[in-house]
Amino acid sequence: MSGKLTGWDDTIVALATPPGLGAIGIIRLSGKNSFTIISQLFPSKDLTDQLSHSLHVGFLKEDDKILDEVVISLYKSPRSYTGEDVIEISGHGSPYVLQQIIDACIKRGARLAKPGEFTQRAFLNGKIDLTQAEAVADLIASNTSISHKAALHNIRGGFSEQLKDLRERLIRFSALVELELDFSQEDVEFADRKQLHDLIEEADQVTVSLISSFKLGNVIRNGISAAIIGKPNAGKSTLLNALLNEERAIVSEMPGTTRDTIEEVINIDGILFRLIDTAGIRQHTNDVIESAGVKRSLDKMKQADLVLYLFDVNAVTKDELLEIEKDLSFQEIKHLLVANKIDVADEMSVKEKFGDISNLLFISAIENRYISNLKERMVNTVLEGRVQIESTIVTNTRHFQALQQLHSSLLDVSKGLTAKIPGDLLAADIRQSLHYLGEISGEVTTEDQLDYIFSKFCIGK
Ligand SMILES: Nc1nc2c(ncn2[C@@H]2O[C@H](COP(=O)(O)OP(=O)(O)OP(=O)(O)O)[C@@H](O)[C@H]2O)c(=O)[nH]1
Ligand SMILES: [Mg+2]
Repeated sequence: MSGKLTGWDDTIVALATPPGLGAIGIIRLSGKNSFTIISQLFPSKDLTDQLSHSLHVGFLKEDDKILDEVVISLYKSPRSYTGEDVIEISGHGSPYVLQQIIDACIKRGARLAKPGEFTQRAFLNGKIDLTQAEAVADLIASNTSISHKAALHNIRGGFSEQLKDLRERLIRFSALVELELDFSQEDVEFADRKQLHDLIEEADQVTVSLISSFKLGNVIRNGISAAIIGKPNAGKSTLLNALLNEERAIVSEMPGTTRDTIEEVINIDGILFRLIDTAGIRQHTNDVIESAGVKRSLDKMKQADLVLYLFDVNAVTKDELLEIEKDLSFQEIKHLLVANKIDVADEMSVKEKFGDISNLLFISAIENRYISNLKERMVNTVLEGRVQIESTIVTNTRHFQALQQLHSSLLDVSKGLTAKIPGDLLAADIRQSLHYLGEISGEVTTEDQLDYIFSKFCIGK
């Protein structure tokens, strides 16, 4: 673990609940002077003398002025979130009152906490590792059932457990290889090369599967952009409204109704889709505004994670559709072909007409028919069949980058083993792998890295 940081010894204070009016507001204090500071403000009993994990109701007073009637929770080191002495003051949720309490604590020696500083202390005191700390921020930011699940899995150490075991075994090998260097005259091998090779292989398998989970992790964290693309009048705006279940976009029988793009977010089965309704794409238009809209549609199509290509089932031939499908596949755009207006078509015969095209489904946007089917296909296309969120999913870019570096350094070790390179070079490669492993869980960090990671937290966490 890295050394103690600047300001480490201070007792810190911050509002832990969102700023603004509320039923209650919670202020947190952490550090060695927490109990003495609060005792100076709480005249009715001596809080330094109370049990850990106990609650106390009473008035907070500064000199003779009553600040608030509050509930105080006490947590004594090391049995607290940060591992230090922690006080939580639940007061009335008036920003004015809460600020007065914070000021009173500061006057008695506390300092305002930096963003994430409570969690940072929990990390530095060994209560949690870095991936768990980061998962705390993810949990706070989670906005769907899936992102919530993924963050909880990591808070409980799911991710770090997997790497910890590998790291410990690799450290043992590293020590043996290093030991050989001390006996370099005598040509001894303490580290069994076959076993080392197996371990490297196992580590790399775990690494590669974590790396590949990041694609889904990104979806969970950032959602999916899904552009509805198609010719004018295909029913794109009607479909947007049907998916949203509200009349968001203007629908009309006039081709070229949507001139600009419209974006709305929906949550389907725990995944956030940013739906984008675009201007209909047609080859020739003399309308300047419409053609600007069309250009934007094509850009949206290229940037989207998923394209819903919508067409009027009565207005497209099979050859045209195959051409479009070929084009989308060629551009490597993930897509679904959505045949609209089956309410005014003969369902049997159109299904027969297009029958064998993959990625195709039929709907009626105006009658809301098969919309749930479409939603299901959207989710499946994104998840690519990976539905069990119980396994670890890498959602964090920092972890992803370290895992990629780990992967390439494991390959170096593996190549070195095959080529039977000298022990000192092998040892250096193993050390490199250990470095990246340690970077993920936080065994190897610098103050700058930590500041960067925790600066993205909210104050009070
Ligand atoms: N019968 C039928 N008509 C539909 C359906 N979906 C849309 N329409 C009609 O098709 C016309 C065009 O619908 P829009 O949603 O405005 O089409 P659009 O693709 O957004 O058109 P532009 O914005 O002009 O590119 C309207 O008259 C809709 O009522 C459907 O499922 N069945
Ligand atoms: Mg439209």
